[in-house]
Amino acid sequence: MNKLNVSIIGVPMDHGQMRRGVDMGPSAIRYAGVVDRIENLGHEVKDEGDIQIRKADGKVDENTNLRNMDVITEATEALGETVSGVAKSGNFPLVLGGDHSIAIGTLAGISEHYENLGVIWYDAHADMNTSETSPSGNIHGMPLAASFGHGHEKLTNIRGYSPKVKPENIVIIGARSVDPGERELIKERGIKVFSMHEIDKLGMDHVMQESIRYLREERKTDGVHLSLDLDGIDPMYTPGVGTPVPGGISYRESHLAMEMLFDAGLITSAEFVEVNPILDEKNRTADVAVALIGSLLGEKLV
Ligand code: HAR
Ligand code: MN
Ligand code: MN
Ligand code: MN
Repeated sequence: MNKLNVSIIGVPMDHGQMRRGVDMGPSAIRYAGVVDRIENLGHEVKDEGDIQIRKADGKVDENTNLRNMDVITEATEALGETVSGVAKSGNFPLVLGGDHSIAIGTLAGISEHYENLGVIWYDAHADMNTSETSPSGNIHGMPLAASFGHGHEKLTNIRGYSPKVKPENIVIIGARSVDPGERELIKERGIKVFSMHEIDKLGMDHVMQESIRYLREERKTDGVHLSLDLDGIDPMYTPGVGTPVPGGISYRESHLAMEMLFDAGLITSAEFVEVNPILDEKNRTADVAVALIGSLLGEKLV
């Protein structure tokens, strides 16, 4: 097995949504043993520590309809810089959230190192709102749109360039709560979505085979980032998330997905987001995150 040098970056950010506690996600995932889990697979791990996040007032700006935009743009700039340095050094960036708004920064730091980056967005939500379509003003519902250049210029232009990913290089897996504006965008931009309907109907094995084939052979990506929102998984397994949606991906299906990504050697960076230990039961959600990270990086059952 290929030995990786994994760099862990924590992002204790909770300003992309309204439920406090998700800023403790990185601590909860570390407490659940992420470093040992990866080292036991024979990889080298360097914990780069946390990105500094300042306080914010939680108000929606009346001009932009965005909550905490300034603090989020500052934090995602800082994250982008750190992630870019890690990617440049040849290490595997593993980002721990924090709410999903951080993906804007992760992708800003990664995409500059690839010509044709692909993204797998494993999530109950499409995260493709803008200030115009968002029902909440919460930026954690917008990072995927921002990353393909759609939305407020301050969010789309982190690290001074846009887009980070082409819409046709995105695969969404697990969607089951999609807003009307997001549905339109999915059609308009030709984004590939395996919603819960396709997972139920085709099975996770087929969905992952097809996702891997699509990104590698059809889209010819030269790297693929996995952005995994723990609310993609059914809340019976991951109760510690701010916006749980019933009818999600199962624990075993999620492991199968991660194992298939490892076997394909497709993923070049990853982030695990939306772990909220305040809403959790005995750190179960962080435990699932760590178990899935293990499978993504080569852990086998036998
Ligand atoms: N679509 C809703 C909104 O934009 C809810 C988004 C919830 N997002 C996350 N990330 N938890 O996937 O407000
Ligand atoms: Mn999300
Ligand atoms: Mn690029
Ligand atoms: Mn979500």
